[in-house]
Amino acid sequence: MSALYNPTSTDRFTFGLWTVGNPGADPFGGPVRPRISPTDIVRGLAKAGAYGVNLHDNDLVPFGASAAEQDRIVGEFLDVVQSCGLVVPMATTNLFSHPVFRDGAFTSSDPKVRAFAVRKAKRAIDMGVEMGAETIVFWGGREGVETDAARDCRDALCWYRECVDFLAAWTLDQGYSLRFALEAKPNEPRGDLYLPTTGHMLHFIETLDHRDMVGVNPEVAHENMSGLSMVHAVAQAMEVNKLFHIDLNAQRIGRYDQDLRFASEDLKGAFFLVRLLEGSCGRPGYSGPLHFDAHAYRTEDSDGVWDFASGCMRNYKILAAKAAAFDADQEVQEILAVNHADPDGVGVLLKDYTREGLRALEVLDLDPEALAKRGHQYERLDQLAMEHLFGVR
Ligand code: GCO
Ligand code: MN
Ligand code: MN
Repeated sequence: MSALYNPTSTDRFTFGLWTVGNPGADPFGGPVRPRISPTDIVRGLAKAGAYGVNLHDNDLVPFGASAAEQDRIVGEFLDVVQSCGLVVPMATTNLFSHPVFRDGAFTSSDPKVRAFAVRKAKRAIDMGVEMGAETIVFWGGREGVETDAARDCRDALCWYRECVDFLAAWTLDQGYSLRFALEAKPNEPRGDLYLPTTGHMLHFIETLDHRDMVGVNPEVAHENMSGLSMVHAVAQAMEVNKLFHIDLNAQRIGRYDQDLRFASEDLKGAFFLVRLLEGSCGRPGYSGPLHFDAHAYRTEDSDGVWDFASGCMRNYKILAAKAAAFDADQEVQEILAVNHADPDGVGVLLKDYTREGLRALEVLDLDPEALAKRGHQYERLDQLAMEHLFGVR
């Protein structure tokens, strides 16, 4: 395998303790490989060329541990993180594993469960800050229902908002400089999860008290589960400066959350996603950490886990190189230039409404029949993308 695509820490690749640490259990069978300890995961990630490691509170500190126990575990972990030259850019709270969250955390009908969830999230944020995290992800794994008889969805959304508002206000009160990234998922483990797509999240964020510090954490698998375009979800977030984090993996539409090695399915979707994240068509890219929320096939032993991790990172770098080559391709540029051409300066008339602009718009010579005749050469353009991907161009 070409060394050209070996990752280094400047590539900003991160993995969660729960991703490379996944022992291969599924709803039909238990673990198939030994759990790797958090400190061994850190050593393995450093060796593999990653930049950082992310975690849920309980990936590291067991649920219900005492403060002294937490301090000891976190201290030992941070020593290894630092000695390996890694960082912890993101931290998150497990608000889904314990049975107390069986009917939701922030959206539980029981205010005591909501209070417990907020208190747990607060402690996880403190722990994240201690580790140097800049982003706190919220994934509402249990925020949903199997039956809408449970509650009015509007109440759930209102409680969700209250909890995020509370935590944001507390974070600011602590003087922490953090950003929250909300992660949408349509279903699994609940029958229907509230705020099922990145688009839903983006709107919800606009209703929050401290909306400036809240953005999204889109995941390839989750948008695909809904049958939607991850590229468009990410682009919409980027366009309003709300892409605070990203969960990269691979998924086939219409299936359970597969969490596959990045780009191992829907190669073209992955290609256009990487192209977007790297910056294309004169637009800036994304500069935050590139997180892989995926895990190795259940068939793998411990060595296979590191093959999986390396594959995620290599695939991103290979696609970044392909995307750059595609954008630099003269034929690609020519097709795009023809389609975007504006020789009569018409585009500017639509930028802002003015009465003069309106008059100019009304007298424009616009012939729909002539405009409709034009082909766009997207067959050719897409085939160029394919040929770059196939490695024959
Ligand atoms: C899932 C989610 C999680 C979250 C993680 C971070 O489908 O299980 O993607 O992996 O990303 O809990 O908050
Ligand atoms: Mn995720
Ligand atoms: Mn997921």
